[in-house]
Amino acid sequence: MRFIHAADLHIDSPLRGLSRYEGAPLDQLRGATRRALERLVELAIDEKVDFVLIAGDLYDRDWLDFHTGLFVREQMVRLRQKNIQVFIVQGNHDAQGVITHQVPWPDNVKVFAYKKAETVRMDGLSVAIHGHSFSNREMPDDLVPGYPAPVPGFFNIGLLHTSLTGIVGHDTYAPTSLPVLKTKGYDYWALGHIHARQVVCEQPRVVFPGNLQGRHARETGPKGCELVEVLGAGVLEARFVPLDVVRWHQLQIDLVPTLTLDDLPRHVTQALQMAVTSAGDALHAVRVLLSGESPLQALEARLPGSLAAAVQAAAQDVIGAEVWIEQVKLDLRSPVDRAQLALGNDALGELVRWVDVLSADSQALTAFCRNTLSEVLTKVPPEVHAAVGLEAESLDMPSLDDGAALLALVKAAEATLLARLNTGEVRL
Ligand SMILES: [Mn+2]
Repeated sequence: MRFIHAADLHIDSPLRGLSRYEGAPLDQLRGATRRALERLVELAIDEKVDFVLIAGDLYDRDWLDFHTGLFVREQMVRLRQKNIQVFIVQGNHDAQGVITHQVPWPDNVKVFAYKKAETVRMDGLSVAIHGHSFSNREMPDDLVPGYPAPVPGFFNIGLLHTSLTGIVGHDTYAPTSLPVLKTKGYDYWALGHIHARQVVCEQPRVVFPGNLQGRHARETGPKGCELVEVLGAGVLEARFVPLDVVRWHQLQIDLVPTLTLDDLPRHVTQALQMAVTSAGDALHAVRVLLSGESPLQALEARLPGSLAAAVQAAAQDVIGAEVWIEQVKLDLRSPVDRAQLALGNDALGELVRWVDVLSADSQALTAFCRNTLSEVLTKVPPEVHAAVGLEAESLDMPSLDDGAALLALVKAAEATLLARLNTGEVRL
């Protein structure tokens, strides 16, 4: 016996704000939730599953017109042609009271009642499916106590839309908890609502499959469904099958001060290429964050958009995958002008001048390390040593004879301090 467990399809979820991105692949993005459902149906047919479970939020909201419902119905009819049953509970987004439009379902589709929990028995398969739809957007009660007792000798499945917080009265998404689910004695809990896939428990198997198709840059990574095969009493094999046609990524790329505008696309292409590898035929929608210390920040200040354009250029050079840059965010710091700082009559100036003195005078450097630095290190409490991975007896300090290593240490300390002062992270 085999089945598919999916949830949170959010068919025809609107994509807000995308029109502000010139060149956005609007059709691909708009049609993504529908294409993912088509792929789900293809998977069900190819894998010859016995039934499909949809654990709520099939729809994103009340339909704008009947096309949304007719499209979904057409997919259900494709399943009916292969004798595949579909079991649906309504969640908060498509609760009974939210969806006013109606298209009659084909007879292979069962939508569970919203007034109380019901059980559907499939005697030929010895499977019992228990479910309870949301009556409205808000469902502050734990629905699980009202679910029927398991059918003896059957494989019992609970179909439920829930936030699984366990905080009854504080949460409006049918809150329940793992202990409550376990008490029920079912073999599989097909959950929905949480968009990031999560295997909550193995015995019994309790799973949020995640949504079928990510809808924005905060829903990153592969999205799809669970394909479950029941081998015998309580023994099952389950695997996640990605079905998304647009895959979202957030990619942070650190820049070093020596990186020029000419180097930037190659650097970014490499990072993009790694991010989109092994990801099938999806369109990759990527939000890029450029961070680090870079003179390119000054260029961006003079000619806004320069860095976003370089990142777009990098996306054009990715091989073997279609990449769309959704947004480029910047978190760059200008490199510090030491000569300028050294003129200052402040703590920064003092720091820079003093490091200059140590750089020019090896005896002063050795004396500083032997006296001041060693003294400071002996005063540092052991928990700080532990926190930075240093054992008190084996301090990770270069030998006092190694002038070059000592100088590198001092310069690294200066760079850290200046970078952090420069961002306002530390103030003197
Ligand atoms: Mn939901």
